[in-house]
Amino acid sequence: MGLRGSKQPEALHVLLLGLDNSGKTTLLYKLKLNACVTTVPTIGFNVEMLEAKKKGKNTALTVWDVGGQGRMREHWPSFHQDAAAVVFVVDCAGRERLEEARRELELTLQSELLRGRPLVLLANKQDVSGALTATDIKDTFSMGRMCSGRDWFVQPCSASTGFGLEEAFRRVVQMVK
Ligand code: G3D
Ligand code: MG
Repeated sequence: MGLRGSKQPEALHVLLLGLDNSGKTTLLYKLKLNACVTTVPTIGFNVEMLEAKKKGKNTALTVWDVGGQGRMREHWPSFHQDAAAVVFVVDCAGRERLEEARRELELTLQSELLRGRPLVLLANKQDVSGALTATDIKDTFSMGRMCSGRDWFVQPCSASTGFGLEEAFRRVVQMVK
């Protein structure tokens, strides 16, 4: 739990959420190629923490795999309270779980501790032919309504190819500052 306690002023805590299989682990691995990253597995939760150094500044990322972790929701507040922004990953090639993803996001955004926090939604797996587009997701999720009172942005990406990832995290930093 070192990162949460470290309180470095330059550290930016980002919650990376999304259903299982949406591409979170792939995305992190891809980001490793562009930044110096050390992972710190946390016992007892399906959580990973890592610290990325970019342009000499530390960016702390808290990664939480929430898929099938319904009972873990009671522990969310302790992770939410430090989050400067939320990145939510959606598998755009998996239409059958889209409604489940939408519900998960809706629940997340209802957290009082995340009130007003910016959201970047990653419309992932754009490399798969027939994948839903960022616009499809925006419409299906009614993003304007779901995200009223906070900044939000839907970024098309592929965790496999890396397309859109840097843009997404640049957007996160912009939104927070
Ligand atoms: P998770 O950590 O959110 O649970 P993972 O998801 O990163 O483990 O990814 C789940 C599966 O989706 C993996 O496939 C991974 O390779 C695939 N995946 C993730 N991102 C992309 C993407 O952008 N494009 C494509 N085509 N596939 C992606 P496997 O087969 O290893 O289970
Ligand atoms: Mg994973």
